[in-house]
Amino acid sequence: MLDIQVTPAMEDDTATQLDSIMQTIAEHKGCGTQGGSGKASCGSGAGQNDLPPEIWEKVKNHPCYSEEAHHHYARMHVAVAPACNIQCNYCNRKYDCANESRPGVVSEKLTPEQAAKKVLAVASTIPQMTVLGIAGPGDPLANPTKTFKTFELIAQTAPDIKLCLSTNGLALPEHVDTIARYNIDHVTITVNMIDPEIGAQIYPWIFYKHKRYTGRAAAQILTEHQMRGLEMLTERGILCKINSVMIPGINDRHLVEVNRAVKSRGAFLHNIMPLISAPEHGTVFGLNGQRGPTAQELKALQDSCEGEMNMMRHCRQCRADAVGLLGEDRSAEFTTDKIMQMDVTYDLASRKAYQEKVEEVRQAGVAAKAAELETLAGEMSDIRILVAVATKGGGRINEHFGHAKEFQIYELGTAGAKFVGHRRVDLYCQGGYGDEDALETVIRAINDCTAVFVAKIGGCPKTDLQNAGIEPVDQFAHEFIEQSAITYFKSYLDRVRSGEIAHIARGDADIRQGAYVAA
Ligand code: CLF
Ligand code: SF4
Repeated sequence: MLDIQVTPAMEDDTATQLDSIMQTIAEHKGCGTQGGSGKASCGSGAGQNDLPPEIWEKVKNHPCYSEEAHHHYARMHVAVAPACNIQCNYCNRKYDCANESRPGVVSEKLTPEQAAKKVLAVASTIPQMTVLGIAGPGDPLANPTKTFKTFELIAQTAPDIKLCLSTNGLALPEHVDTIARYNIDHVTITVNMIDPEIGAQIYPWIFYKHKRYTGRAAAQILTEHQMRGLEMLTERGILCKINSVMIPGINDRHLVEVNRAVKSRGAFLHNIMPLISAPEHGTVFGLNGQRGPTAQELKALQDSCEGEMNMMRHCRQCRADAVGLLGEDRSAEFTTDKIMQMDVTYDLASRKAYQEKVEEVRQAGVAAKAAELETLAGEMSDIRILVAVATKGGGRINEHFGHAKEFQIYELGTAGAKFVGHRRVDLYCQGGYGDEDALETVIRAINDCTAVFVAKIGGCPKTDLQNAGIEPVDQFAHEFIEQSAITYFKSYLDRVRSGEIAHIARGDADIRQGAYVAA
């Protein structure tokens, strides 16, 4: 586990960065103000009524393209693409730790045939797994034969699974027609810059047409290919998501321009993620001390880009062999050894039946939220607060405080409850006793929150949270998250108005760089 020490110098640096982002936001006034496709909805929280029916069909059970879906549906990645054609300063594919969850990291590399067997094994064990993504551990399009062979095998054997691809974009233009031919309907391009000067600080080299390019020339080629690839995909009606890594001091303010550029080329969704950087990862940024953003910095940038462009805020920066709901990792259940011994039957009908039940639960949550939202009609207040939620999925508050490996963060206001992020934490409960060091890191991770919603919580952590100004709330155990959050917000407003409590702006919070820890 990392223990991030914040020095006074870092605090100053953080404050300067935040000021500068806020200034950019003030100048930018949201990405929706110019150009683009004129979308009516904001956020990957967009629901059925916010999107054209053909788009809703594509995103409704894709856990990355729909925030609502991510509470209910799972994805899996197969690590069939080991090679990469560029180098990013935040990547080291040699690093392999089963407890580590970040792009580029895997425990096993698979052949397309092994990958196909794994997909069928997972699909029959986890019937709400709806999407197969290929995201590395290198670049899928630097390994086109293995990547497309895997997609071909899955399309033949598991036709209900959506196919998804994530690429750095260098080789994208030459593969767009193949992507369309294989019905790969979702493509992610990682775009960290459109300015080669900035790109030169992120990419030491690229390898293109048997030649290595460095510095500005490398970044120039990369950005041209990314933008051309994006245009070619959107022309063919393929849904494109842009991932951007926020690197404070390098591309943080620049990502507003990236947002404009990708929006004008028809990207559906923009996912701005925090840099993951620690010396033990052995990356250039990890070793040279490049820090990641704070929670406030990340949210400010995401907010600034959320005009008419859909923003994704629920990304978990998955491993290239991740399996399960976003936020959980079940890859250890599906190692090659285990899969090869499994007797797999792919039963389309029972998968469909299970997913119909999942939809019933989801629709019940949507209806409960809508009904509760109506009770906020006419409420006038500028107050907005963040709350943290312990959940195991299903859109409910159903996790004990001590067992939570992450907290989901919701912003509450008179407009309702909106998912705005998540925070990874160390497990507090160590099987019979509470780990005080872990509790400290949890409090730092949700320090910007007014309350934490849990299914259950013990006396000690309750007191420590209260002392830190965070209200532990267990009265909504096993209820729907958003409905409960709105109920809580109404009572919060009442308590502020009656003078029972004072509304106090909370501080900043850490985005943890640590790993998921197996329970
Ligand atoms: Fe995988 Fe990526 Fe497809 Fe999702 S992940 S290839 S779009 S199925 Fe999702 Fe994971 Fe974030 Fe990627 S949470 S890292 S955005
Ligand atoms: Fe690593 Fe992906 Fe960058 Fe290649 S494109 S260096 S695999 S992060």
